[in-house]
Amino acid sequence: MIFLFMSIFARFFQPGWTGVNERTFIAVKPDGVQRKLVGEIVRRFEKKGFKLVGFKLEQVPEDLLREHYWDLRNKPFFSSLIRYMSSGPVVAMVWQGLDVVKTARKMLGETNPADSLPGTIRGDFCVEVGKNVIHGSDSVESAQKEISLWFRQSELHHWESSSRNWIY
Ligand code: D4T
Repeated sequence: MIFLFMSIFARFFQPGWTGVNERTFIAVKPDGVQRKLVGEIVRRFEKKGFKLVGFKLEQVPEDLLREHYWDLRNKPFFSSLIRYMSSGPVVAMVWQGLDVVKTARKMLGETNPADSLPGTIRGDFCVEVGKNVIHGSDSVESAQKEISLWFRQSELHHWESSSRNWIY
């Protein structure tokens, strides 16, 4: 009964998105999908100990991309960025766990792959800033905005990981 109440509560009232409930938005960009890096990227997040709560492959409409990259609208690379992001399907994901926003950014590496250390995703798998394979939210606030932009509430799954007590 209490479990039923908790799952109804969790469905209608979003968890605090803090501590172990923190969430981030990760997208494997069109080059990452074409280069068959999805499995490797998912593997890294799973092995780290984060929980997958949302996952979809999508040809992203340009208006969503423009909204996603709104802060960069005056940058000279804005139109090529939108063209690149709509050049093929993207894998959009939501990952959950303690400090996942900050940790994911470290796992991704720097925006420019040349500045990214080996061992990071960009450090290992790409060379050019304009084809840098993956996106990750840069703050908890951006993560919340991006998740609600890319995912409907019904696409985010509430499930208990059996390895939770071995991670926390
Ligand atoms: P994203 O948002 O894709 O994870 O990238 P970052 O958060 O690491 O970096 P960003 O917002 O500054 O850049 C967004 C996106 O634009 C591309 N880009 C960036 C580019 O094509 N040329 C450039 O000079 C810069 C700075 C790469 C990532």
